[in-house]
Amino acid sequence: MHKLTKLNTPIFWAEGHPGSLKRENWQIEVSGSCEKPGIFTWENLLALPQKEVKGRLTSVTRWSVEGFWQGIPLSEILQAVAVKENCRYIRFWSINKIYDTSIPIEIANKEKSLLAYSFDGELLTEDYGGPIRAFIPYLWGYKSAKSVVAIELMDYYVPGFWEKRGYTDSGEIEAGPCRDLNDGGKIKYIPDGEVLKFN
Ligand SMILES: Nc1nc2c(c(=O)[nH]1)N[C@H]1C(S)=C(S)[C@@H](COP(=O)(O)O)O[C@H]1N2
Ligand SMILES: [Mo]
Repeated sequence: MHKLTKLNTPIFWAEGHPGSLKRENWQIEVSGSCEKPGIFTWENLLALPQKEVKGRLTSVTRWSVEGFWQGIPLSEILQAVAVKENCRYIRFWSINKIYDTSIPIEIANKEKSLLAYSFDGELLTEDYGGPIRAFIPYLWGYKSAKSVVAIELMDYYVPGFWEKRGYTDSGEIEAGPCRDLNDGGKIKYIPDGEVLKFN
């Protein structure tokens, strides 16, 4: 059983579960506001610098799960494609291109923003956005698009799947009660902003 399943992490696929996905021939197309758009194959992705960060995925439905997420810093992708100066948002597209969401480039460039493929040393399964997903611990979980197939570098903002349905465009984490999945789902209190620890 996956570590995330053991922690009772909910599995969200608003557009429908994609079924089984192949890691080896996975690729991510990067397009838009950059000098070197192109396709990153799985090998291309693994040739970039990798990183492991401790962080929380925190849902607007008020649960949070912490662990070590491993992947490629989004800043490395932005650097590899030579992002243009007028680029302001990075837009993720999930498998089947029904689910999308965008984050400001400043947040993509933060140290813990990753394209992540593992949690606590276990590769992410399709349930949790494998082979590779966005991990953006600074914002509500709906910004962490799962099973990413494309990244669009945008000069302007467009609301994504959940943003069009009423979730905030900024995705800023708001204070309030939250279930800590690492502590049996106990309800604790979180302040505004990235959830670093519970009170
Ligand atoms: N493609 C896709 N990505 C998605 C979602 C989704 O429904 N589809 N849900 C988002 C929401 S609201 C949250 S909180 C997290 C949950 O991640 P998990 O399903 O791995 O627990 O994924 C985000 N990424
Ligand atoms: Mo969520």
